[in-house]
Amino acid sequence: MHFLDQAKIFVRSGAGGPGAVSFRREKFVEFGGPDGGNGGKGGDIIFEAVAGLNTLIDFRYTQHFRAPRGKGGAGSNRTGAGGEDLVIRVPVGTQILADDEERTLLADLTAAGQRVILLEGGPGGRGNASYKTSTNRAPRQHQGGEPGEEMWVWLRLKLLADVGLLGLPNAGKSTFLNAVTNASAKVGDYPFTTLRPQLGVVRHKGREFVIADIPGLIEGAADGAGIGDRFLGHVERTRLLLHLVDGSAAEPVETWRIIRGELEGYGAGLADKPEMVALTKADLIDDRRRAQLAKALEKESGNKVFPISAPLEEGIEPLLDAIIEWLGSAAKEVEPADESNWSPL
Ligand SMILES: Nc1nc2c(ncn2[C@@H]2O[C@H](COP(=O)(O)OP(=O)(O)OP(=O)(O)O)[C@@H](O)[C@H]2O)c(=O)[nH]1
Ligand SMILES: [Mg+2]
Repeated sequence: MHFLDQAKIFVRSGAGGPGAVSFRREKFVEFGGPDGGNGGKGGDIIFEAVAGLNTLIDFRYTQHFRAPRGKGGAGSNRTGAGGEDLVIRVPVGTQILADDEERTLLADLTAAGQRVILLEGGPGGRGNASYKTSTNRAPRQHQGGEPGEEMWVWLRLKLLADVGLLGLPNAGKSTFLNAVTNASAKVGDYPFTTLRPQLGVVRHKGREFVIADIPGLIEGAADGAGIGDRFLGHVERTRLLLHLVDGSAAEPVETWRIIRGELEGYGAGLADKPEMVALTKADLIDDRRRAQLAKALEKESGNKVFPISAPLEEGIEPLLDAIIEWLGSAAKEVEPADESNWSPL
């Protein structure tokens, strides 16, 4: 089983370059002074959060990251070149944890562009020029560069989204994501079409928020059934859960209960997170059944239920209205495209 949302990697910053021992040699100067330059600093290990990445899958293939060492100093007081910093790009929402018992949090990258220097490169060694004093004019003293630092760390991804989609496989989560966002998630008439989380941005009535679509859950997911519940970590940090219940299923209310049971089983306060419920595939059932199911689900969940049909774009508007109202200022205001003074002339 692959844990795409967690990876263990080895990082090492570069060692400093050695200082040089050198003496000036010029044609008519008999005793040139010392001119050995300092070594260059080793490269740092830097993590940077970038937008557009949703998984840590790449870290399954590349697990070792070493920044280059600094170059040695040289004569004529030339300092060695610094080793280039190694920038490791990770998805926004990645946490860096120590490989200790408590998994101590070392860094939490929550915004695109955020950078942390995890390990500094070793300083370069001093060249012999730097040891020159009035009493020692021809020092041969110099230093090797300091070694870099190294460690194993865990990367753990918890996507940052405002709303997390939940539901059984085939409930219509990805179809909904595609209907309301810029995302183009894979949709399929079979369970587990979605194998990794996907984010999409909703723009509605001058407001913006982010939705996370995660793989479907099945009964026993908290104990590893299906593809388990590890992707639930991605909705841990959302403000709101949008629970999608397939209205065309035989027992929609029962499927709602199954997912709720898995949330309880997972823990981490997920079961206490605010929830909205949407009854999907409303186009496949008649008005009577729709009304009856909505009522039963409202009673069971204690929440208002929104019947929707993503392909027909029915029921979407009131649902998005309710979400932005619920999110309040968390749904950022966006500049509306200015069409007011558009003119064909
Ligand atoms: N008629 C109808 N079909 C829908 C609707 N929403 C989704 N579907 C269909 O239901 C099937 C499953 O949709 P997906 O969006 O892939 O479901 P999912 O919840 O993302 O499924 P997993 O990724 O497997 O968990 C696809 O064949 C969709 O075309 C809907 O509102 N009406
Ligand atoms: Mg899907």
